[in-house]
Amino acid sequence: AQPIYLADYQPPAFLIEQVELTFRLAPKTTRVVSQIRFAPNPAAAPGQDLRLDGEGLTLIAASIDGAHVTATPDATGLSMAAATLPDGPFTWEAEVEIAPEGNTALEGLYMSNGMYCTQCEAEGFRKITFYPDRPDVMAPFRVRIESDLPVLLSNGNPAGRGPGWAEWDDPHPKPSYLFALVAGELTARTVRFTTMEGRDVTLNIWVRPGDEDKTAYALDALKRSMLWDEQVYGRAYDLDIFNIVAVDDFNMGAMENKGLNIFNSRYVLASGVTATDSDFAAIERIIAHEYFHNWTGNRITCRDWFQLSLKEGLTVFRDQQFMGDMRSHAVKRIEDVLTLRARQFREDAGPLAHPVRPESYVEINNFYTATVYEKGAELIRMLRLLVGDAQYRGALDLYFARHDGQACTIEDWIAVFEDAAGRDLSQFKRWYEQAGTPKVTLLEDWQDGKLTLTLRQHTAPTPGQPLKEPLLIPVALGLIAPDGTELLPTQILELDSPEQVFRFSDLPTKPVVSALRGFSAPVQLAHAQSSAERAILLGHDTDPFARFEAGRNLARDILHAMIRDGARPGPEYLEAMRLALTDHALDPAFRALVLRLPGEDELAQSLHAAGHTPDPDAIHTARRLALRRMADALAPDLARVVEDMDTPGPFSPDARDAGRRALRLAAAGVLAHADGGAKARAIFAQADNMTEQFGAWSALLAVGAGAEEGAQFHRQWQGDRLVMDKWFAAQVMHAAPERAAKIAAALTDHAAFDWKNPNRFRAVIGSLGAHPAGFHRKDGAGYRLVADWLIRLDGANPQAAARVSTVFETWRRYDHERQALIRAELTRMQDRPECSRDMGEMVGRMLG
Ligand code: B3K
Ligand code: ZN
Repeated sequence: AQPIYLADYQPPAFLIEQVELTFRLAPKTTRVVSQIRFAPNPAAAPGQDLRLDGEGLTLIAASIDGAHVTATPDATGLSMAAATLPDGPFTWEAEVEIAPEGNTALEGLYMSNGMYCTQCEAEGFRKITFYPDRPDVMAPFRVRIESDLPVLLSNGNPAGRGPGWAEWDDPHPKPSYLFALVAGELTARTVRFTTMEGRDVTLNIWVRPGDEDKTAYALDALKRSMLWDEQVYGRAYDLDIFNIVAVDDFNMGAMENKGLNIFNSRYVLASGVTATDSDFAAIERIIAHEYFHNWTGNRITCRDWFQLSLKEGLTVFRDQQFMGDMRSHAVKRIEDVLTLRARQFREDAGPLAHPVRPESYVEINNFYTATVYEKGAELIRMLRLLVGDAQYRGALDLYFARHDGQACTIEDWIAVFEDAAGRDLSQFKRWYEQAGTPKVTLLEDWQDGKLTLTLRQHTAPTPGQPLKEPLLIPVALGLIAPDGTELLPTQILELDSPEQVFRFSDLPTKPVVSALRGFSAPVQLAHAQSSAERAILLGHDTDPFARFEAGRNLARDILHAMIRDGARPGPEYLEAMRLALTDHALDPAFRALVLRLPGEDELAQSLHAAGHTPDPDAIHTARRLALRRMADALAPDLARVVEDMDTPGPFSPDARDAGRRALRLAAAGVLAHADGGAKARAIFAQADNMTEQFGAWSALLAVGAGAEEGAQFHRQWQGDRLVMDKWFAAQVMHAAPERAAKIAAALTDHAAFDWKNPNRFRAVIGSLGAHPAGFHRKDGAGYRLVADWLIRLDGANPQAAARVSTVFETWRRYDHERQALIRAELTRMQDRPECSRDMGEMVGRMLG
């Protein structure tokens, strides 16, 4: 397959004034009739052919302005020669046949549990009908659905309903990727919302009968999102109805189709007994994210798919702000940085590294990545820091005023910031173009009451980008006295050269430098500090992220020493953890985060960055040993925290109770390494909510116990698909390294292992890939099992398979033997004539 380049962008030859679609639904033979009013694009070269995308469509008939035409589709669509087209606007009409029932790729129109649904982003609409399937062609849609199913939904406002049919009208011009249709036996929970503009909106969440009692949280999150976008961004909803549908078989989290969001059911359905606190938080975030897309994505969309971060980075940033406002900014920031490092830094350090705005792709679905999403959000966070909060809001107002109804580029986005802040941001723009995580080195020099800080930046080469230019990096920095008083509140140092010096004088005492407060830039900071300095920051910094980071650095240094020279965690570290654990002035959620050791993959990543070849077994062993030492040293404190952090009264998923449960489970989890899981077992036995039931069982599995609890969990929840995903995942995730592949293999033989369901596939195969010591077993059993299943899934659902293939992206970190084993598996995955474009691109890039 040929790559597509940003540099080759051409405006569409034709624009569309109106789209009318009729669907006659049938599982094997759905008919789609399209009537599309085209007009030549004044901004394009005149006299071009009409090219329509189309894949897997059986063309029944076509006409132009009512006159029958013969069109011969090829593998990717059809063309009508310019000479055969009328001079001005014309109406193209076509009838095609498709088979939603056999569509296992879950893209286009497909079926899930007897219901019809669609997924069109990025290029799925071409599997529904012939169309210029690109985001810069925006049009109003009118849709008629014919089916005997009771619920028939599409985008926009309802426009008529009769026996066996329904019509929908979407007045807002939209690109085809936002088209959606749902038909099925569904039932809704409904509330009403009045917008700040006085529009009365019906909000529906549609689920399968029986799931109604699991919709309250999502519905409430939706209302809060709508209100928040009005209050914080001045943006109101623009239709009379907003529908959300929960679907069991779905490739991603959810989809922001105009007025008809379609969700993976795991991000809608929740009750206290079936969903964990993390599930509730994920639901709140994703509901908000998809809703926020209505303005950042739908009203203003992307000119082409290279601009994907224009909508995704911005919408992630907005959902992060929202979650901070709903819960805790400090805790949310720490969690976001942990995710960024675990996923985006990992991506940036390997063969799949690419800029936030890529320059080429083979399959765009492979670029819905942590770089486009999470790093994209970090760039917006930095922009806000650089221009200030008021100018940020001004820039966003300008963005909405200037570009509403348009398909835009990163250049348009940068320009509103330049105009609102009166500042040249051309150097900042490199962040969008340059891949890789910059390394910032901070050197301190203290003399005669003067502190001199030297900051250096360097970005290592990434695939296709051997040379890097210096970036504009905002480094938030403060100074703390050894007794904890703040000597200098946060300042933003702008690092824009390879090396810069900053001086601070008139200091009463040698300060402790608190650098990169709030994680002000997505960089890797190298800043040599003593354990004593880190302990001061952990205990006293005014910036909660910097406090957390100080504890994390302490833990990481100790784990590195344990892994490399068999050292033991010293008393300073254990004392620092005891203080954090028992400090009642701190938010329990924050304490839970401090208590959590860096994960095995994070350690492999940091060892690799420090020039070592990570040994997954040694990392696993050292981490367990550190947990054991913590458990022995802190046992009474841990036990007290478990008792103190109960949450009496009825279950509430709010941040306060969730934080208490997180700390309680974190403490019981560490303690299990000393008490054999006694406390965890007690929590399991008494649990009246899934967070504690599942958390306690996981803690037991992690110390090699929990067999009985697992059987009980299975008996209790075998009828609940979403809870059963947890049952599958936990057994793999917490397996002893030498058993993980065997357990995963056995689970693939389980009657309930429905591998075509993406959630279930990820629960088993994805979890093995996320268990470093189990996946990277020396004999290659983990690699083999994952590759076998990816090959099988690739035949049914290439997009899902390609996504899971990223479990191999870190392969060059490891020793030669492991590299050879992985290379053989990647080659086996690639050397098949039937290997999909999705998988072929991923494996090709990984092999490099
Ligand atoms: N925009 C969708 C993702 C579509 C992925 C296509 N492979 C969900 C989101 O980011 O909100
Ligand atoms: Zn999104």
